[in-house]
Amino acid sequence: EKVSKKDVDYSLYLVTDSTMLPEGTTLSSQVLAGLRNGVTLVQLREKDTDTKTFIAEAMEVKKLCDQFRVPLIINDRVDVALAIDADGVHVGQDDMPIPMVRKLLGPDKILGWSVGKVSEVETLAEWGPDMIDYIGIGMVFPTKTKKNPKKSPMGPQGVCRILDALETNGADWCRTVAIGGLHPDCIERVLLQCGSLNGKRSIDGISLVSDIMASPDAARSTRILRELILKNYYNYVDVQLKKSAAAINVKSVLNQVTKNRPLVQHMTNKVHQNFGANVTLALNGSPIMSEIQSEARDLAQIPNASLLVNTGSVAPIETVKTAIEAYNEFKRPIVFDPVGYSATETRHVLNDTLLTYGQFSCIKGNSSEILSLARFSTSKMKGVDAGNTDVDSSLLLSATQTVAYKFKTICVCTGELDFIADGTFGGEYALSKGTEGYDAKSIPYIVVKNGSIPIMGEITASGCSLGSTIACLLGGLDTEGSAFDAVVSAVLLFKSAGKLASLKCKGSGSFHVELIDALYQLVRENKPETWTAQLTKE
Ligand code: 3NM
Ligand code: MG
Repeated sequence: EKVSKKDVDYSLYLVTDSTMLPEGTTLSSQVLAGLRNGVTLVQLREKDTDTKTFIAEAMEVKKLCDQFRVPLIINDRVDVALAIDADGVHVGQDDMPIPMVRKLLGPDKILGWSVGKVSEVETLAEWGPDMIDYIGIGMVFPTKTKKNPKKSPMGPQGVCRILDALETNGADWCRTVAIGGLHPDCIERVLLQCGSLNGKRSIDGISLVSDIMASPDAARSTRILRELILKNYYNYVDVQLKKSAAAINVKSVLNQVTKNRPLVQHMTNKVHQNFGANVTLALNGSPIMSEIQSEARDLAQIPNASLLVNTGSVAPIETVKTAIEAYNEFKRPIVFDPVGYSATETRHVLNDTLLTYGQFSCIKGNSSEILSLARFSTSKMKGVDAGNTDVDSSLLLSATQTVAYKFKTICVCTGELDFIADGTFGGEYALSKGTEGYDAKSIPYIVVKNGSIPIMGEITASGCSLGSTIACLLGGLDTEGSAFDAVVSAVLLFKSAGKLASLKCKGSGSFHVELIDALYQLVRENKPETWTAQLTKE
């Protein structure tokens, strides 16, 4: 007997394509390998096949699916779906209008729709629960499978916008899968990141073509995908992620850094390079300002390496991408500093693109940058320096938590008060269920109070060097060390050193020098209880 459409398991949804079959395999053999190893739903999608052959294939694939009680969906061809009594149809934006498809199919068949825009979700919500059963959200990443895509990659954050639209439009019946360029190297972070802001839903599954259809060992490929989906945990750094802001041990963080002497790779702007290198040395770290694509993987494999990506000026984008992927692969920390995030459209797009390339341990920005990343503010920044000093602190806290939550990262928003929120959820994810009770507003945070240090704004690269400090302390952790402790410690240390230097300097020139001296001294004394910057729960 048939699976009721309410009970469909969307978790691993295979879409076929006979044009990419490796030698020695057939459409049926690949589908069968998928079914045997954990595919939960199949769509027959054959763009260049005549009707007669398509029907023959559909009947054959249906036989296989029936053996596993896995529903079969037909792409585009409502007539074929009805003719062979398939379980449903999937259509795109340029295919037969949805109300017509539903009318032909009747109420019990599964109807899926390709969705990439919020306006499409609004339409779907207006139709109500009897029309669409699920949507394929995409494309997430670039794909070679779709020959002439009319859309561009939306990244996990684009998927989140669609999930948010489903929530705000009350379309709670609609199930979701993500599609486009999904492979084992990115699936965990897609599963971790793709959830609605209210914490109520995450995607119901992963949909893909080439990772199984083009695989010379489709059985093994499917098993790998299945394991990642069931794992529910993405340890993207080999240090500890935690879900609470309790008991920050600064002393221990600094001891680990001094022992481990982290290699801090900087991909940063020209203005920051020399100062960032000297700051890193003062912290007992070892700076390398490499922007060479071919050595990024080698550097990422060095014990205690970490990467700072500062987008004030950017190395060739492929170089940065390679580095981000390598540090994720070898589970080393990455700090992302979106300099001037919304100062210009170019920077906005560039930063958004870089943010789709990996999972970041920490995103650090000034208030304008964090407000923009949280999509709280549309006002353009003046230049790339910190602005918005008059912004209400509850708004800044909320933006910090929102960015942390969206990117499942530790977010630092700098200013007179520094806000630090931990949205890592310990690396845990679950299909469908969202973050179970937690929304952006309820994730743990800490506020650092040190009073303003106006002279910080009179030298170049002070904010960028906080990025160096965070990357150095994260990189210096033992595997038992806590990422959140490292980030908070970096902010406390850097702000305290700034205060100390500001009291000793004669002007902005000597402030530069005094700041490095102060960092050098505070690290070697390691007495955080005497520092000016302290935690406060505002
Ligand atoms: N639909 P692969 S992307 C069939 O964005 C399809 O709606 C997409 O193939 C959409 O897993 C896509 O090989 C192709 O990248 C996905
Ligand atoms: Mg179509």
